[in-house]
Amino acid sequence: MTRFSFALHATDGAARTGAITTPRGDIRTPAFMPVGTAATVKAMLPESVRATGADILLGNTYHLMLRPGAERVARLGGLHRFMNWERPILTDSGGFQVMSLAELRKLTEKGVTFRSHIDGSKHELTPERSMEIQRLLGSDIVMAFDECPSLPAEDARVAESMRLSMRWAERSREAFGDRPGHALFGIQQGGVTRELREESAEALKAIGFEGYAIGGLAVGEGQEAMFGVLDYAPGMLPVDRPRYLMGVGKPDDIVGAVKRGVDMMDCVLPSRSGRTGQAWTRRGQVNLKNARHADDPRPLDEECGCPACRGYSRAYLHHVFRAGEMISGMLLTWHNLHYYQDLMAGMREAISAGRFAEWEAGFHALRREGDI
Ligand code: PRF
Ligand code: ZN
Repeated sequence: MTRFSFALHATDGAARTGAITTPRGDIRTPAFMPVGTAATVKAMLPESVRATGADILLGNTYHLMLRPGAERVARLGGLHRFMNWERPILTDSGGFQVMSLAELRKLTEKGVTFRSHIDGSKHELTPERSMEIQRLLGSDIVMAFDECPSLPAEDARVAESMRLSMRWAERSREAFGDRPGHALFGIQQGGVTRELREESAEALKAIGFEGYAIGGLAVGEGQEAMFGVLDYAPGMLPVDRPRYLMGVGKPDDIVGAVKRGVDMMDCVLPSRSGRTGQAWTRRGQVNLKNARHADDPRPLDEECGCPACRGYSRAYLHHVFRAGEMISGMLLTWHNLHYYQDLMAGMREAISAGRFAEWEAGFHALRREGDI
């Protein structure tokens, strides 16, 4: 049986390219993972998501435990079968989503109790229950159960939260057990404080994980502070394991993270903004709501090979958005995911060729500030 493994193929400065091998297929790194929170990448068929170049999707413990329920998904054959995506799935562990979405949250050493944002029903998540839910879903890459304060926050508060997450990481490892072909990733916390990031990395390495995430960033600190942490945080993690930056980000955040040694990322941005009329292109952001597109026969991006750019004009994309037609979200999500995957492929190629710096200069040179 194929085991879970990670191989580095090339490095260029701190940037790395390689591949994660799993029984459900390989993941080329640096990898961008589209978000499929509720067992769907909104507005996309799974085969279309694959056609954009995605090797892996992200799913959410929090949403799926509330609806339709982890035990139900397990009875129906697991998440891959349920949503018709046979390739790898990474699931987030729930704590972060409880803190941002749920109501009446109560945090203790044991875990967190909360009320559902959907129907107000009462639930509990602990490291043990999170591992059980992610096993029931059939997740290939399981995330340790953690907690993260939004920034700015007092150092003492960040330290206390990080240490709780490290105790939960140990309980997650214990509860996960030995599951060949499946991986458990630890999550580094510690805010923007180097000593806390170091303490967290040491705690995680002592426990031992198949991969290591950098959590607690993109939570209000801004890009400069995030890059400041990414200048040292990846280097604190084992060189031979994948490094995953959680919940990041805009294209320039992603490029800056890869440059600093990150291998995996996820973000709702390309899919969510597709549904609000926002497109991301190599020249910058395009807001298709804008009236100046109403008579524009040009495609969204001349050089893009996606269905939205091959078959339709900006005028059409503007029209269907204004008319509230469903195809608007479908086409723009497709384009945005295609653009993000092209970006990753471009970086993988540049790192392999030892030309990341030139590639990055080209990336920034083409972009314009504001709506284009
Ligand atoms: N922890 C978990 N999920 C996350 C984060 C985290 O810190 C973030 C922070 N950007 C996004 N998603 N478990
Ligand atoms: Zn396109």
